[in-house]
Amino acid sequence: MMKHTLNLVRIFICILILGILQTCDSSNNSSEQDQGDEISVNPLDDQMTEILEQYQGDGISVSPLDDQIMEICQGSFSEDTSQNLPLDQIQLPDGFTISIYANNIEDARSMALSKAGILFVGNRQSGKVYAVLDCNSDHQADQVLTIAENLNSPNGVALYDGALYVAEINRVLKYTHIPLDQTASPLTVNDNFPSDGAHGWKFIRFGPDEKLYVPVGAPCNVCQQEDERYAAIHRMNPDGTELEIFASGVRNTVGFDWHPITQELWFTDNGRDWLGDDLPPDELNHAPQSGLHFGFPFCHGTTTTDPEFGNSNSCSELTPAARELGPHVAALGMRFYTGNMFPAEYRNQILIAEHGSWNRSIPIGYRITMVKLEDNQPTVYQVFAEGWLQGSESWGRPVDVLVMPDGALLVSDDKADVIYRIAYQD
Ligand SMILES: [Ca+2]
Ligand SMILES: [Ca+2]
Repeated sequence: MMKHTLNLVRIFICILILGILQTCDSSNNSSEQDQGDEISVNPLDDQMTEILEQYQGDGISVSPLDDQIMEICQGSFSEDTSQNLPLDQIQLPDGFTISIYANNIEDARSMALSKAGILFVGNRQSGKVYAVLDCNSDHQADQVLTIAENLNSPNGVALYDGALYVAEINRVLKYTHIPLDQTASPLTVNDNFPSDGAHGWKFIRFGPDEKLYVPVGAPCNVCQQEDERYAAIHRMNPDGTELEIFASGVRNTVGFDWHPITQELWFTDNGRDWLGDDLPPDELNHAPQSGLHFGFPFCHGTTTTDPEFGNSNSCSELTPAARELGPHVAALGMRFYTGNMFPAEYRNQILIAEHGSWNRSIPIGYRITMVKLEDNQPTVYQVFAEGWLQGSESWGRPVDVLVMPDGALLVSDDKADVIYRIAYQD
């Protein structure tokens, strides 16, 4: 009797609230899904209203937003974070915990979060862009949608004025209406970028000047190119006009952020290979203004003159790294910690995802590090999270970091194909 009544209530609510959907499945299969929910289905209407208000509050235009989000979030709350990863091996400072935010995200790379909490994830090797939804705001993703595919290493994702920007190797695309179902066609914002695969995948972000920053890596391990588009950070207007070089001498940056107070650009750069296990260092750089040359290919780190391209003046005449990082650690994503969840000492400090070395006899990296600033100068460089590397084997590789509105830190991993959430509770 009880079960019968519940089913009647469920069917009634389904018809009432979800009638606009193409299907309204009250089959046994649906009931089985509901039994696995962590979501309270009572009152379902309130919950759906909250979900709609949440996503409609976004500047992102998804058409028709309400139908899509409602259908997607109503479909299931799988909470499937059962991926068998040894998270207990990850060492964090006292009070921090790590969990799976989203799994089964093949080759998870750069991340961008919309105002309403839709997490967009770029992809280097599988040609896809994902949208990750946490429908019930419990800090675990419920849906991972492939919103674009067959793109050319769409590593970079950025959001601006209600649109999603995606960087392929040779061009930047703009989705004015974000295609949660892969039906929309993007505009090409600018395709004046080289098509080299080597260091061609891009990290992109909008700066406080409302310009889109787009790096172009060196198409080699170490080389000098006449084409000045290479080994540089470019920027342009949101419509693709006024493309210009902001910084040069940058081998391959795959992560940058602007200081929350000074609004100045800081970026990581990956050092060259084949100078031995301990040279050169990877770099954290500081670009307080445009027009600076950061050394590549002449000088690496702060004082390492390139044996082939450098001369005795290379390191004194060019802008040195603000902080040398570990050699070959592959420093990728970086963000200033701007949240309120972590202890005060983390506020406005730099967290860096180190993807891990390949060009080193003893691997290093595969961790999250922190660089502290004092008076706008880097001081301490220390490990924040490690354990993805066990001996000489790694089971995960951090790619990008992102501070969530609640202050937790998301970390993407393109080896374990997941996104982690690092939280703090004192
Ligand atoms: Ca959830
Ligand atoms: Ca440099």
